[in-house]
Amino acid sequence: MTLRIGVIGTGMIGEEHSHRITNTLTGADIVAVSDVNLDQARAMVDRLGLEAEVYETGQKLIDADNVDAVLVTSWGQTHEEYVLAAINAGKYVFCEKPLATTAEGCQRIMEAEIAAGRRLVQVGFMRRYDRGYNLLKDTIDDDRLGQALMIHAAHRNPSVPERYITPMAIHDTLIHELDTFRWLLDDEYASAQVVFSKKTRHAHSEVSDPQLVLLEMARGTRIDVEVFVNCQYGYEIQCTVVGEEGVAHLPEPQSLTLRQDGKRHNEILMDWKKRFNDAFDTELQSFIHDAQAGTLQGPSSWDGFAAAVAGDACVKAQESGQIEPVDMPKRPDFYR
Ligand code: NAD
Ligand code: ISE
Repeated sequence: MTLRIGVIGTGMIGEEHSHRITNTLTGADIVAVSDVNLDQARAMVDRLGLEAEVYETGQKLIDADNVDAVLVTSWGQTHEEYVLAAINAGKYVFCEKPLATTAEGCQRIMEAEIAAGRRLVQVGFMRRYDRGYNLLKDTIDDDRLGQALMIHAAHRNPSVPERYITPMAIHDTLIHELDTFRWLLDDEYASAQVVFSKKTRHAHSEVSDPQLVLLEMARGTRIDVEVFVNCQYGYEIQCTVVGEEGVAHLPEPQSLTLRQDGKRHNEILMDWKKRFNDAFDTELQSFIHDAQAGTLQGPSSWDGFAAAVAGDACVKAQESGQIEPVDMPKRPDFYR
């Protein structure tokens, strides 16, 4: 049976996901959309040629009888409200990262899901579906590097909008790494520290950029991540795992090498869309399939919560300049 999806938030990723559900993936239709900017919602429906109703509020969309599942792609601070409403309506919900901007918000979502008695939520941590990250994970899991001692990583964006402020480097940007490392290493965080470098002249007044985040895992692996969201030159995600018997690098995206005009050059991507296109396809296809089968398997509310607990410690570390402990509660049996 076709899964009838309602999309809340018709901005960049809302449109990307709606396009892939309509044109690339199988088993689902977009039947409803909503955005605080109604004109933008209507424009997306027209551009994609959707037969979808435009709702004035996300709540009305969630309540609609013909909506089986909800895709939340609005701004991060609005996710909690919509995910809770979808759970209360007993509907599957795919929520883009972050699940909520604080661990407390994620905790409320877990409590509602546990009370509902079945998994209804999948979080958009798409790196778990990326081929390169899966190669890294297989290498670690097969013990080909020995123990993972260190990870060096970088998350660079060309630029960010005016509304992006210093803590967003953690809960909007680093949140991907915070999920990825615990998944890669099958471990939890023990502590976090944030160090600010000299500020780039390309960052606006409300964001300190770049930042270096230093993480310690419970089993002792040390991680450094450069978060640089106004790097100007391109979008790059790097990850190198240093083990006892070898070093593994996340593969670079394939690109043509062009020799021309006395130069040899390769294209660098400018945003996340192409970089993770295949991973987005796979994660959403899995969500559609699993929702139809009635058993969600992808990143859970617990994963959203665990990343947020580490994220809260990082934000505290931004403010204190100290090494902050990460106090990870015990995983509820529901999420085992
Ligand atoms: P965007 O600004 O392009 O779009 C967000 C849309 O949400 C806008 O159209 C805005 O009007 C709408 N909106 C805001 N508040 C709303 C509300 N209360 N109710 C309904 N609609 C509301 O942003 P974006 O880049 O598409 O990001 C959206 C979300 O997706 C963010 O949480 C972001 O972190 C996440 N995201 C994830 C990835 C990824 O790689 N997984 C990539 C980009 C964005
Ligand atoms: C964006 O919101 C994303 O989630 C991308 O995956 C991320 O790499 C980028 O830094 C964010 O702005």
